[in-house]
Amino acid sequence: SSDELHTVAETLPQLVTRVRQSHEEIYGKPPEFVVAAPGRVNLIGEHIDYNDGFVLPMAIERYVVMAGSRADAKHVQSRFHSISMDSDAFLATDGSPLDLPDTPGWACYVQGVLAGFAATGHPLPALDVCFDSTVPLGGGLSSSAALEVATATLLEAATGTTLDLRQKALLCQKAEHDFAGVPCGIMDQFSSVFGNAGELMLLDCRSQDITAVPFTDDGVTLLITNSNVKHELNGGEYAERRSQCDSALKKIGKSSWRDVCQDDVESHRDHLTGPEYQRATHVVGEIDRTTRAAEAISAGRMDEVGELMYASHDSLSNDFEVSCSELDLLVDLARNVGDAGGVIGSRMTGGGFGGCTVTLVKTDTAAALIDTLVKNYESETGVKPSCFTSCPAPGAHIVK
Ligand code: GAF
Repeated sequence: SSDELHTVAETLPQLVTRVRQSHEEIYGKPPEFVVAAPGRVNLIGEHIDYNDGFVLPMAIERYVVMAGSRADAKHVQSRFHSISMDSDAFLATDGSPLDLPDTPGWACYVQGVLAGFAATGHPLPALDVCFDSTVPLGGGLSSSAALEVATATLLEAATGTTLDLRQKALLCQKAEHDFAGVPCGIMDQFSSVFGNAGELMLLDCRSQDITAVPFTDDGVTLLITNSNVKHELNGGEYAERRSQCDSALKKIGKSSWRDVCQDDVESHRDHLTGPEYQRATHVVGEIDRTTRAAEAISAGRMDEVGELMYASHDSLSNDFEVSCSELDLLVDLARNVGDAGGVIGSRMTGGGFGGCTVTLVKTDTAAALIDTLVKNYESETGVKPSCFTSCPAPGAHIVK
């Protein structure tokens, strides 16, 4: 049945209880503070957060939960323990580089946030921390931003500090740039910090202003389908896309993509490389599609939202070239079910090259759609996808 196909995760209270218990088992004392930070899904506006564009994400009901307490006074390092990966990172309280062997890959995100927090001038005590996550790892749902934002929230709790929310999101983005080497935009960290139940957020990535776009369950379900593939490319594709966008903008002679229209792209076509022309076409089109989608949702014009989602996917696949056959297949399967089967729209979400699609579907046909996606995707690829639905979730917070 589709109930079995639908991937069920622990609820936030269940995750909190388990992480609290682990803290007690590992450190022999209850945690003093527990925090949660969500992953995100982006409805539309892809690869334009670093191009002064608009994005329309929401935080999802999948979280990193961290439990911490002050370490014994003789300790000069903090210990972070990942429950599901059964690995530890011992980190200087100010995040200063530790060239220790066996430091797990996830430690760079924590370390980057420790360093950014220390730079704000708040001295940090050594901490005993453990954490776990229901955000699928490497699935394009911001598992790393959730880890960064959870760490920043834990440090706020541990020091009794409240950072300005923008400052907090930007500190986490900087951690990703400087410690993970990914020149990401602001969408993921802003989503995890600013999420609100019942709302998508239209984020203007130029001004960093947020406009709430109400999105409540009025017969429409947001379905996330994880292709469960992650193409191991050489890792430089994201940075390469960014620099192609930057060089295209320079050749077009504008300082912001917000001042560029498709006519400008066409009139500079001879000066652009093939990829620069394609990237520019995506950026200009996607900025327009995202503002139109936000308006259409607010006005309840869901058919238009669906058309914009398909157009976004096609542009990411053909012009921005960040999709892959598995994501294209999931979108095509949803598109084939179409209106008649209650599907409103579907597209890849996040950075691409694997990961997830986001689909809007009429609630009463969601189970049938899941069934179709799982069966056909598995028979064509040999891989089982995972499907789950989410309402917009609240952003990072201290758990009482
Ligand atoms: C990744 C990045 F981290 C975001 O900033 C954004 O660029 C996204 O890819 C693509 O829209 O998640």
